[in-house]
Amino acid sequence: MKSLLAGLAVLGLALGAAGADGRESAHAAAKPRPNVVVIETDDQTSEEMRVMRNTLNLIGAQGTTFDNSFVSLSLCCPSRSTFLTGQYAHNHGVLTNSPPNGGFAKLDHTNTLAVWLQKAGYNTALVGKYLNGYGKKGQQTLIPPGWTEFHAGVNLSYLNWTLNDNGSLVRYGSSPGDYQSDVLSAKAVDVINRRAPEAKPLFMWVTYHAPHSGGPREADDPKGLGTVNVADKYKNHFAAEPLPNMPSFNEADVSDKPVGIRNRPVLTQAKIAAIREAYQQQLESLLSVDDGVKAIVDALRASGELGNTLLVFTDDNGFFHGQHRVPSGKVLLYEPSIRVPLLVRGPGVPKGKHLKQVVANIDLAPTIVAVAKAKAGRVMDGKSLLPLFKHPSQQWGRDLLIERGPAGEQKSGAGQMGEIGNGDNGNQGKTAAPGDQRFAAIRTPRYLYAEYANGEKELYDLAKDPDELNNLAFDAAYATLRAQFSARLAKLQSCKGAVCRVGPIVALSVRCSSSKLSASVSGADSVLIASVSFSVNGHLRASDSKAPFGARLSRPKRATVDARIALMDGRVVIRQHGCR
Ligand SMILES: [Ca+2]
Ligand SMILES: [Ca+2]
Ligand SMILES: [Ca+2]
Repeated sequence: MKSLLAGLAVLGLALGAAGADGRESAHAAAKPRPNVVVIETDDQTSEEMRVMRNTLNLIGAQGTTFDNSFVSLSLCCPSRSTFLTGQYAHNHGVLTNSPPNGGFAKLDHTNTLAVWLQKAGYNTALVGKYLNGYGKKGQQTLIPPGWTEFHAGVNLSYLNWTLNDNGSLVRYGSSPGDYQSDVLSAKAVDVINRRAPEAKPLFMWVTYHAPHSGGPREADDPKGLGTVNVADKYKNHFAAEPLPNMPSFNEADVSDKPVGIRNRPVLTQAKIAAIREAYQQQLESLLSVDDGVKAIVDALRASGELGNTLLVFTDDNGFFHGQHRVPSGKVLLYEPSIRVPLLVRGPGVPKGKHLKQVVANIDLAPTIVAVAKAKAGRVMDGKSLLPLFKHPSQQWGRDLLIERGPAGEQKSGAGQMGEIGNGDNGNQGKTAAPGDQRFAAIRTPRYLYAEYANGEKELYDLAKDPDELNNLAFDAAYATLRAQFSARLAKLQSCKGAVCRVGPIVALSVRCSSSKLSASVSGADSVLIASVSFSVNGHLRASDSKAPFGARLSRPKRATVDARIALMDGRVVIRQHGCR
């Protein structure tokens, strides 16, 4: 974990007066790979980021925020497995939180991001929650492959909990100093302090359990709804906070929605009060995480490593607080459930930038593998985010898959973090019908299109209807678009690797004559094009919103033509061609 300056100093001493050539190669050799620290929360919404002042200031303002970041399967264990593999759930096989279709035991732990980074010369450390089902009796000191250090909760009550502290079980009690989030922050700081002097870079995954529901119960906990436990110092800090004012809250007309929503009762005043208390407690618990983020950044700075650390803040899935009549939980495909914060700072990451590209948890492992110059042992489905830091106007045109496995257990068994109350089935209520749970969906920058196992469909135009109130699945005007989405979804549902990243098939051709150039866009998917704008050497020169899409332009001596191709489904791609 040697910083650039420290590395140069050590090499400078070792090489002495090696001369200009020697110094140059010493410089190249000394440029170390950055540390990677990923801080992840559990069941946090993007909306809740607003109370995390340290995280916004120390990571967001100092780095890049992805305004459209999603998880492909909105549930703890599948999402964490995606982080560890760069794969969609249908490829890593962890479809839910417990056996037979999911849980800790379902993942091949010999082939994860931790293993790849350790092989590439990193120290690797886990601090916090691992995968659901980890820490079963008899296996509580188990350390999965790939981890140099492993500090994982075997149960994660916020007080009176037990940590597998690198092979020994440590029990925490009920005094304020035992509060889980604070203990995890101190562990992460300790890892940084101990590993900083080492030559190896560090990969650390700090996974807070907050703001996920968990005990012990508090005096103001509502009946019949899971809540997080709040640190004493932050209890009732947000006692006056209203629920976010969203049009989808307690949705008035759900008659156009699938049966799992359609049969839900209107939320009662008592239920709304309970949801509000649960929401306030989530915000309060995030203040402890936010303190931890500051402590981690401070430790990195004190060790001289901050400038050489890729620091990521994200979350394993979103959460419902009454939207679409869902009082709590996740798993479903609506925005509050699939949208997660993603903030990144570090070497080469632009400061204070917001990017709008659609990115997802499948992209994190590819990014970290690229940063670490490691070799992935799996075919990854996502894409490294690094090119977006260098070229923020780059557009991929990729469809994102939102999926859900077969309905699993009613609740997780013993072991790390039972999902009681808001897990896989927790938000289904008593209205679930056969086949209404498994779905696959496409999320483009503009639309969400979903097909359920029972044949029901949903389509939302998020540009006109960001709150997903008006299901267009029955609207004849959208029949062509639905057919397009259905065909693409069929491919995406079983995609692997590069196939998952395929964008629209459109190409730019440019004919260059001495003073003019003639540009045109064509290809199998050109029927989907809404408009094309043509730029020459970075200056917008023409736009065309009618097929065939083309432009005749005057040509400077050296011309680079960019075609920004906007598709009717909201995807955008950029194709480039040069005249020399
Ligand atoms: Ca979660
Ligand atoms: Ca509580
Ligand atoms: Ca309260």
